[in-house]
Amino acid sequence: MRQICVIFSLILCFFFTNANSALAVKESSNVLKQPVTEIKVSLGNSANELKFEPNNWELVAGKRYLLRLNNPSQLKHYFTAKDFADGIWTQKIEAGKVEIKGAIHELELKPGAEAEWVFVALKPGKYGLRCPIPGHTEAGMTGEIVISD
Ligand SMILES: [Cu+2]
Repeated sequence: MRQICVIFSLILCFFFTNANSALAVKESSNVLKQPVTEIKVSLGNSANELKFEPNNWELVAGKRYLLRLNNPSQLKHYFTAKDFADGIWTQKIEAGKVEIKGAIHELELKPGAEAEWVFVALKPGKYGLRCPIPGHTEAGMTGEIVISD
């Protein structure tokens, strides 16, 4: 019985956490209709250097963004920023002819791939970004994303 209670509270907790961020998005004056600020980020480059370009950028909580990711290199790369993904509200991700809705934590971009990530920045903080392919993080394929108040 106690276990059931714990599980139930966890579910409730999860529900309210999500409901709160959705509510926050709704309340902040049609935040989903505001024009997007575009940010372009390359994963690697044509010289196959292992880095994000740019490797740090700043967002403002409550603002809506379009993050344009592309991979101009001959290697595949990941965009991995799990805490960042928890600090934003993802409206959609478009890649090819597919549009994905809901929470996303990690993207893999094959050589030549592009993806567009539309989201609202929510939770202020400093978030790490990296490509976890063996050797890439170590070679400096990391970055930092700041969400300010
Ligand atoms: Cu990589």
